[in-house]
Amino acid sequence: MNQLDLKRMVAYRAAQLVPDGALIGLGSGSTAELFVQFLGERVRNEGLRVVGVPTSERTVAAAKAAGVELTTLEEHPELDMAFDGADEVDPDLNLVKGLGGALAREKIVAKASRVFVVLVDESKLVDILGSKSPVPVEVLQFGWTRTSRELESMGLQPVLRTRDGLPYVTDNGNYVLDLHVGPISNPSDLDLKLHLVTGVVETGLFIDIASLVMVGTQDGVIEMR
Ligand code: ABF
Repeated sequence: MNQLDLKRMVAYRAAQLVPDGALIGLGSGSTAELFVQFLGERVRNEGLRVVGVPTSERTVAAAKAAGVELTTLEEHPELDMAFDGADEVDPDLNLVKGLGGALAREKIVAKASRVFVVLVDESKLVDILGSKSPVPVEVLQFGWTRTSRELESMGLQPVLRTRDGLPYVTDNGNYVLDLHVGPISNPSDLDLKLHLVTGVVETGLFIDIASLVMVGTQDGVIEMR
């Protein structure tokens, strides 16, 4: 099985877990979109009643295409479950997320959910966060060079994310700085320090938020709790 097959397998399995009547958070990224498609199949084939809060404009489009009804956190501030992908998962279920750029909405929705389920293929498992992926940080456009300089002075090697030669802009109208920090000895401490930097909106470090990680492997789906 290739990586896409593994993502499809785990997304399918996760979609079968959703109970009738559930209010769920819908993540972003390719695995989360596969999940939305499988959920839509259940809505069409089984009459499953489910309402989702999307974490990005892309997920809004995916949910509409799949026939999954949408709502907002304003209407439903507490969700039963949320399902989302990740870029790295460590043995304590801490995560790096945000290579897709939706980290702020993803974290708000994850924290609004009683159960946060992470869907990954086995390539996302690491012993130490930061081993493979930079840590994305969403920052205000205003004064972003000042914010970047402060992160630089902390030794965090920020790089402005670009797309087609222009700064990448999130759904919230902000920029993303990717921090090339390397292996992180204390992710919780780094997350706290980043939140003290003026101009930082949110970080891609998800500490103590995941309840369950479902991992697509060549031997099937394994669960980490
Ligand atoms: C979202 O999509 C992000 O937080 C993460 O950056 C990315 C994972 O992507 P994929 O499922 O496409 O590998 O979950």
